[in-house]
Amino acid sequence: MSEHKTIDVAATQMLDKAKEIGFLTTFDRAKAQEPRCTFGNTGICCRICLQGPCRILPKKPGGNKGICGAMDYTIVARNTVRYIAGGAAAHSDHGREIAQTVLHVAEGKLKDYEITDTKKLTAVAKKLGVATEGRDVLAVAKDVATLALQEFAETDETKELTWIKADCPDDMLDVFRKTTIMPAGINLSLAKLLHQTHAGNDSDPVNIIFGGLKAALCDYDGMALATDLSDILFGTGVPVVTEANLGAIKADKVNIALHGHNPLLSQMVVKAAKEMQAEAKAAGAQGINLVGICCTGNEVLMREGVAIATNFATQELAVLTGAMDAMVVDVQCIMPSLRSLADCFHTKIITTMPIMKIPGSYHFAFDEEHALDSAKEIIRIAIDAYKNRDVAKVSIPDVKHSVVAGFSLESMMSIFAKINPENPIRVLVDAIEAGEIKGVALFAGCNNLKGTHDENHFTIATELAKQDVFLVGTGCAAQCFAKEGLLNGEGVKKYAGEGLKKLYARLNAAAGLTAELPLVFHMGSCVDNSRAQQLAVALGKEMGLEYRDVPYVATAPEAMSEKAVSIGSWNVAMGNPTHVGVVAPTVGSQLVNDVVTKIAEDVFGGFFFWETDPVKASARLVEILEERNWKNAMRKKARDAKAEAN
Ligand code: MSK
Repeated sequence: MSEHKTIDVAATQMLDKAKEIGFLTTFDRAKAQEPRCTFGNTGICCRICLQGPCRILPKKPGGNKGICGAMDYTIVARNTVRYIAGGAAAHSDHGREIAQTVLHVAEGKLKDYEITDTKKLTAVAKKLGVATEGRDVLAVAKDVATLALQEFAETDETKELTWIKADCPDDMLDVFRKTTIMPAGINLSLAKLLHQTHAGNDSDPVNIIFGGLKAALCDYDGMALATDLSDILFGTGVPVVTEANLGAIKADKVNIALHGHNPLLSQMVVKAAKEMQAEAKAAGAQGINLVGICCTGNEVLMREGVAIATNFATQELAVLTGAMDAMVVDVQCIMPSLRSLADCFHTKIITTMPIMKIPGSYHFAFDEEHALDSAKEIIRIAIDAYKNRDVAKVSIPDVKHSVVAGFSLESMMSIFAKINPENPIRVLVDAIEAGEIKGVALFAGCNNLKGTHDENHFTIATELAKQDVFLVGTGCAAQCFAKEGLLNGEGVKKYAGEGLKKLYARLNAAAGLTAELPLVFHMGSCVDNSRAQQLAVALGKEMGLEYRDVPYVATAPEAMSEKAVSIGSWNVAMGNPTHVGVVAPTVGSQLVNDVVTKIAEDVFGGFFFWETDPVKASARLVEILEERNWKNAMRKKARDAKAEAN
C-alpha cells in the first residue's frame, strides 16, 4: 500500500505502480525538498540583485537587513508582489491571446473559428458601452476585441481599465481610486511593479503592497476579459453530465489528455475528434476518448462535457496508467517531468505553444490560421502512438464519479430563473435572508504537496456544506470535487446541511435537468474566478449591501501558483475574506503579515487568513459568514427603527 499523501483512491493506486516501476513522482520530489529553507518559506530571502541571496539574520551584527539595507518588511513585500506580477501576467496574457483571436475572426482572417455566442457578445458589448443596435455581429466583435487589446496597450495613466470599471460596483471602484490601486494599462501596471521592486527602488512595504494590488486588479481584468471572450468564441457553459477521475481513461480507445489553460487549440481538438473516430477505429481502437487535466480540462468540461482525468498534483499519474496515448499541453501548470515519465511508456507529450516547450518532448507549433488541421495532425500523432501501446503496461484504476458541471453565471441564473423568472438572483438572496444558507464560498486554486493532496479541498467543502454554505468552485479545487463525487446529487445527499438541502430541493424541482444539481457548482477554470466574483457583486446589489458586507468568502485550500496569489489578492481588494491553506511567505515580516491579514480589512473589507488545518479553516469561514449576516441584520434593524421613529 502506498505511503503517498493523497485522499484520491485512483491516485494512490497509480503511486503504488510508480513505486513498482521505480519512477519518482512529484510526491517523492516534494518529500525530497523537506525540510524547507525557513528563509525562503517565510519570504525573507532576497534574490532581487546579484549581491544576494540576502537573508534576515537578526543575531548577526548588520544581519537584520539585506546588504543594501532592505528590512524584512521590504524583502517580504517585494517577494509577495512579484508573485502577483507573475500571476497577473499569466492570466492576462491568456486573455490577450483570446482577444487577438476574436479580432482575427472579426476581420475574417480565420476560417476555423467563429462567433458562437452572439447573445453573450451583445451582453458584453453593452456592459462596455459598445453600440450593438442594428450592427453586424462581426463589427461588434471587432470593437469588443479592440477594447480588450487596448487594456494591454494603454500607456495613459489616467485611463482606467474598462473591464474593471464595467464589472465592479461604484463603492468598490471608489476605494480603488482612493487607495490609488485602480490600474490603467495591464502591461504598464505590471512593468511599473517590476520597476517599483527593483533593487534600490521602493522600500516602503505599504506602497509596495498597493502596487501589488494594482497588479492584482490587472489579473482580474485580464481573466474577466478572457472569460467573456472565450464565451463569445466558443459558447457560454450550460449544464453538462460527464465523469471524472482516472477511470475516465478508456482501455479500448485512443486517449488524449488536454492539459494547460488556453482553450484555443483544445476546442479544435474536440471538434476534430468528432470527425476522426473512424481513423481511430481503423487503427484498432473503439474511437477517440478525450479527457482533461487542469484548466484546459475545465474549459472543455464546461463547454463540451469532456471528462476530467485528474488535477494538478496528479497529472503524471494519467501517463502512469499506460493508456494515455498523447497529452496535448498548452500553457501553465504543466510539469516538466511529464517527458521523462512518457519515455517509460508510448505516450507522446505534445507541446504546442511558443512559450511552453519541454526539452526532448515533441513540439507541434499550433497554427491559428489552420487550427482545425493542426488539431487533426495532433490527433493523428495520438492514433499512431496508440498502435505502440503496450497492453502489459496498462492499468487504469476503476475509479470515477459522475459529474454535473457547466455552471457559467448565466446557466446558474437560468436555473434560478425557473423559480423566479423576474429576478433570478433573488432565489439565493431569499435563502440567505431566510437563514437557510449562510452565504456563498468560492473554492479556487491548486494542489500543494506541503499538505495531503486534495484533503483540504474535500474537508473544507464538506464541512461548509454541512454548515449550509452554498459552494462554487473553479480550477483544480473543482476538479478535486469532480473526482471525489461532490459534483453530483449524491454529494448533496451525503454532505449538505438541512437548510442547503431545502434550497436544493426547490432548485432540483424547478431546474428540469436530467441529473440532480451538484453539491458544488463548477464555474470553470482559473480565469473563470471572475464569474464567481460577478456572483458576489450580484448578491451585494440585490441585498442592498456595500460590497464589503456581502456574505461571500473565498478559499484557496491548496494554493500553489503565482496565479493563486494574484487571485487571492484581488479577492481581498474586492472585499472578500480569503482563506489560504498553506502558510504564506509573508510571515517573515510581522508588519507585512499584519497588513494583509488585519489592516486590509479596514481599507478594503477583505483580508487574508492562513490556516493549514481544514477543520479550523472551515469553522473560521463559517464564523466570518455568520458575522457578516449578523452585522447586516443589525444594520437593517437600526434602519427600520429609524424609519419607524420618523
Ligand atoms: S490549473 S493555477 S494548479 S488551479 Fe488552473 Fe490548477 Fe492552480 Fe494551475
